[in-house]
Amino acid sequence: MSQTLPPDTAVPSEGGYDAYAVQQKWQARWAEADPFRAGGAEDSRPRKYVLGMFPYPSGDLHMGHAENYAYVDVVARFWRHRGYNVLNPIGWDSFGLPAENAAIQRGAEPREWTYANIEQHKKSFREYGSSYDWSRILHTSDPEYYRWNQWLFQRLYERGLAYRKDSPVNWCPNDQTVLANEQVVDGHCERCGAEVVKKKLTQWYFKITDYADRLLDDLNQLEGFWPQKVIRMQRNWIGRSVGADIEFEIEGRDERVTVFSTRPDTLHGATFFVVAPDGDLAAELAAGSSAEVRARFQDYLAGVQRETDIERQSSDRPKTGVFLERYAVNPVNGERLPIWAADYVLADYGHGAVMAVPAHDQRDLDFARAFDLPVKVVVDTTAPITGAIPVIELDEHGVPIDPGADETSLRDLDPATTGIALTGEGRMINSGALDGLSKRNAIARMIEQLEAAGTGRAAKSYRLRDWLISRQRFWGTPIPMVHTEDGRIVPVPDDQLPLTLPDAKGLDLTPKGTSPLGGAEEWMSTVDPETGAPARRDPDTMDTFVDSSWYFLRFFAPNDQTEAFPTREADKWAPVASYIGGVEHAILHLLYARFITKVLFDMGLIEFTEPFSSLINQGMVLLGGSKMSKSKGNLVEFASSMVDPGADAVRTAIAFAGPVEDDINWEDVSTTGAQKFLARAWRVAKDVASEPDVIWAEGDPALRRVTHRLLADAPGLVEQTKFNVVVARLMELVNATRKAIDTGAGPADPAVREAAEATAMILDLFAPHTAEEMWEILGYDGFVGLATWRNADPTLLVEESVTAVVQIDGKVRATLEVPARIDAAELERIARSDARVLRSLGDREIVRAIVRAPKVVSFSTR
Ligand code: ANZ
Repeated sequence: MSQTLPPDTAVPSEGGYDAYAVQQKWQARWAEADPFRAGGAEDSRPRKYVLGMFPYPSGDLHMGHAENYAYVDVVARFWRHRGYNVLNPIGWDSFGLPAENAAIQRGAEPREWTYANIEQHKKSFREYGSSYDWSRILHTSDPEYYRWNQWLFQRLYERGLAYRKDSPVNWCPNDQTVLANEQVVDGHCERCGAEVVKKKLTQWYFKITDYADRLLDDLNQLEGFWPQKVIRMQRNWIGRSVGADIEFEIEGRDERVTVFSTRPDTLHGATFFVVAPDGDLAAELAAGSSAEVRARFQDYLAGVQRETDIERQSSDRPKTGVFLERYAVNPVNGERLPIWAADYVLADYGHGAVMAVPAHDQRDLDFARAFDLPVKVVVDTTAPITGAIPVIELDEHGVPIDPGADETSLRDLDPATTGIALTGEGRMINSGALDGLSKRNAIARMIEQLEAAGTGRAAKSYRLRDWLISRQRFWGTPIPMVHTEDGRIVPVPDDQLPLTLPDAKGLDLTPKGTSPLGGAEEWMSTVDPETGAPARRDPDTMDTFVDSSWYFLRFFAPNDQTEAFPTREADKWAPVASYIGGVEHAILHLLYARFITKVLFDMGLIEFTEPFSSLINQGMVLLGGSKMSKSKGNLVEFASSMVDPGADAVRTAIAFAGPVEDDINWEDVSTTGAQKFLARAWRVAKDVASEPDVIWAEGDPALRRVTHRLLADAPGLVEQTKFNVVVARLMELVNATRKAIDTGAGPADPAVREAAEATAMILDLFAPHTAEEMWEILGYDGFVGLATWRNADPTLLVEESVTAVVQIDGKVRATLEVPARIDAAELERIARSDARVLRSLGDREIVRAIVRAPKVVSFSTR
């Protein structure tokens, strides 16, 4: 797909401005001079690391990328203009399924297909005018990169953070691979949309749950710097619950069973016991029951295995379950609790079993009502609670109003009749020694009791699961482990890394449930690194989220073959000051990157615990109401847009379309408007009829004020990501300059030059080619992209003032110098406190004030 036009194609030029020619000219100059390389040790400027989430090379860039990378470039260029040494690198997240699937469809090798796409992306980024440090490129599918994934895996393994376990996993029957919980959206495969099923497999995991508390607590540091929504999503994903683990005897079973409960205070109200049908315990309990129960249970289980977790937890479906004819024993009162298997209890949360307290838990109540099980109230929610802050209302004399007795009685609220569980605060009843306590105190007391009796303890539970990282696909990082004949698992030593992928030629890549690498016989057979005895390689590859969990560190020295990243450079550059990308990465990628950062911190390799100091999420680009995507067939071609309307017009139109975080309707994006604006800006520069050495102070003050107000406001606006406002203000400045040239001070006035230069400097954020062209026309040699913005002259920021008159009973008594934009309330306040006004008022009282800001205040007195 070529983006260069045949020589005789007419390119639209707007108002004599040949945007495409200008674009090509500056791209050639940038390619030659490479001006956006980050400065090295000799560079004394302060540093900023600006990073866009790196792209996945499936096909060419599209308008979603155009938006993201336009904003990345605004931020990177901005900090250069503010005098910073900016690191703004680009790389490719080039392993992964889509590349492999596309390669299978086209009968090509994943490698060839991937690298051809990367070349196209590189070309497109150059055509877009992105200001990258091109000396630091990385591709995660290069052995030079993925060797360090393998190194990282070994370090996690040494620390007990990488392990293998056999457990039910999410399985995509279409892609024929396992998926992390994060990759299952509403029960469907995030990538292909197929319904995900559970399958029992032995897989590699990273123990992210060891870091759950830190991942949660450190979110506080990001408050105000990351979008609130993302912080909330991360908190929910980690999902910490605080409560107790409680042990129950099971009749006819030696070992006790533990349940997790957030409400140990309600233990006396437990009336039955529920286990997850798909857990090991349910199968074991059913096995010890009658043949009839076993059959009913097997039937039920078969149905449950087809359900998604979402369906299982939804509150609006009728509750289902099977009584296993077994009993648990309540540790506090010895009561026998019938054990049921029911799908609303999940196998992989808590311990996969619950004590059911129907009076105080809605799910348990729904179940109890469906199967006619007893409901026992143990919290009187009508009783006032000590410890809660009492709200005492006072009457007009300051005397407390007697709230009177609460008319509602507990009998009216009986959950068995109302169907509504009592989940609120109250006082314990029917609970022996706990009676009369509030919920909070009862929880603490119950935990003490359980601990003393050795039947329970305080516990936390998390929604977060360990990160399943093995994938049964070819195009990923081989797992650097060897399986010996006597069943040991031995790491491939560091000095034998990278363990490279075999040639895909001759391998059957079509998904069939086991890794295609298993078919590479020569590759699979190896030796035990410890004994030299014959051994087999691990045929799985790593989830590509491993690749992206630390790539931001690799940019410090992407070609270094001695270490993953240099700690010294990380100290200088990291963490990333501005990370920019889509909100679709709000959970998985960001959580994994935060986790690996903390592990590397614990290893003493970096000195920070959070990778991204601030995060900018851009909205989506929509066309016809839905997200622009190849699969929906509603793409606006990136390649042709670079020719017409051209890179600058696309970037400017996107930035102008609205706030960064809002979705953009492509129908509302006016690239024509942007083209016209850029042509106007360029023409202003052409019309300037003075030399660079003019004396600014001699310029027209009205135009200078517009220029300096923008110089003063632009930095704050960019930092608040109000890019659309900056474009609007640039338009205002260009219009004011045009007016000054045509009907005001004239083209030779120093203020006109000053305005045109400021325009070029700030326009560089959005339309760098046009800005460079203007800068050259204005007589400068260097790149405007490297020029430091001028400071605003404070004397030009003082607001224009007007004279207001103050009348008292029709006579002018005072005049006031006030800002032209003063509002009525402020003007009245100033008038009322003016010494001359007070003097002429004497002891007369003002009964009426009429204010016409900014010119007149008129008081009537009595
Ligand atoms: C008894 C109880 C009484 C509970 C009560 C709640 C209210 P969160 O807050 O989401 O962490 N539970 C425990 N393991 C479960 C599983 N594997 N599947 C489904 N539910 C499970 O929820 C914790 C509560 O969810 C636990 O506290 C338990 O019910 C239930 F008035 O125990 B509770």
